[in-house]
Amino acid sequence: MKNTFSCIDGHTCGNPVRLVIGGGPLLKGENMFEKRRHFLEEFDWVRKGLMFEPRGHDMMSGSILYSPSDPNNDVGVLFIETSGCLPMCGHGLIGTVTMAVEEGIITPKQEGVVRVETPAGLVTATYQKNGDKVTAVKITNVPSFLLHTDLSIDHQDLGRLTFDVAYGGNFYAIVDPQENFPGIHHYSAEELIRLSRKLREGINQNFTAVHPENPNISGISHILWTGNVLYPTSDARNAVFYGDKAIDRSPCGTGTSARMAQLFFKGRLKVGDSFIHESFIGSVFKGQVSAIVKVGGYEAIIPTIEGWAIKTGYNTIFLDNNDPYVHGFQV
Ligand code: PYC
Repeated sequence: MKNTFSCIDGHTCGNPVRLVIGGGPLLKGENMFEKRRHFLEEFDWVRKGLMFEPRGHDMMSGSILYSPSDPNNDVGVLFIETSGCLPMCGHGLIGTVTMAVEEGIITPKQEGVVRVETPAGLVTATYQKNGDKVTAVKITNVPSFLLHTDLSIDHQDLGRLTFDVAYGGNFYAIVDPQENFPGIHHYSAEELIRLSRKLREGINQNFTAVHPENPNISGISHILWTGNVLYPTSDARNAVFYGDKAIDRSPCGTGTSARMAQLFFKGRLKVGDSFIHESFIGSVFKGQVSAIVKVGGYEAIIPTIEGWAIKTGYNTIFLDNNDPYVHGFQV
């Protein structure tokens, strides 16, 4: 038995996006969160086959499009990653909207604005075009908030570390430079991955993070380390760890949202301020705090994140049961 998937490959500011436009499974559910649950129960082999080696790699990330459950919206998106199915993925959405609009796969009801149902909630994506090319996508993300400040933990290699926890579509532990951590500019990606794995394990053994309106969104899945910028025009730089072996090559949309929530609630950003956020490789998202709302008793910001994506090619992928690695592998 051989399953065939039609994909468009690309990247958002350096981080991969594999948009599945044919072969994705039909999913049951009233909304994208329920469809995500059905996918994880019955079709996770699709994610593993398309994301892991030998068809993908440690950073691979993608999406599958569905009809929206509310006819006022344009599309539903399921995010597939090496780490699972994230409730929300900012770089994934910027790439998905870029490629789907360029290819005429999404025709939004209102030109220039795509209303997207994600498992984490409704996200609006506004895009700019030059001819057939989408040159920039600005997403208005889900409410993002600071959950904990100044937690601390003993890290096996670094010693005592203090961190904050914020939500931007996923939960992030944010580690700023401090006595036992001089900043990301002192580390390689490999070193940060090794340090992150141990830190994430320790944090989740000792602390909880649960979304106040959707208790199924829980757990601190990502670590956002900070440090010196590469370019003087940037406000901050990060290294976001996700999955088991990935440092985001983009500035990370949900991470930038969580970082802006942290800075806003610590009095270092105001409504209307822009926030130029650099990735580990130096690519940039432009963030902004656009409004303040309440989410389940928490004050939250509505962040906007602007970035660009490029289509790199068309890819027809087989998941063939005769292949011993049909469901991929990780080393
Ligand atoms: O851009 O939100 C993001 C993201 C999450 C994991 C990798 N990228």
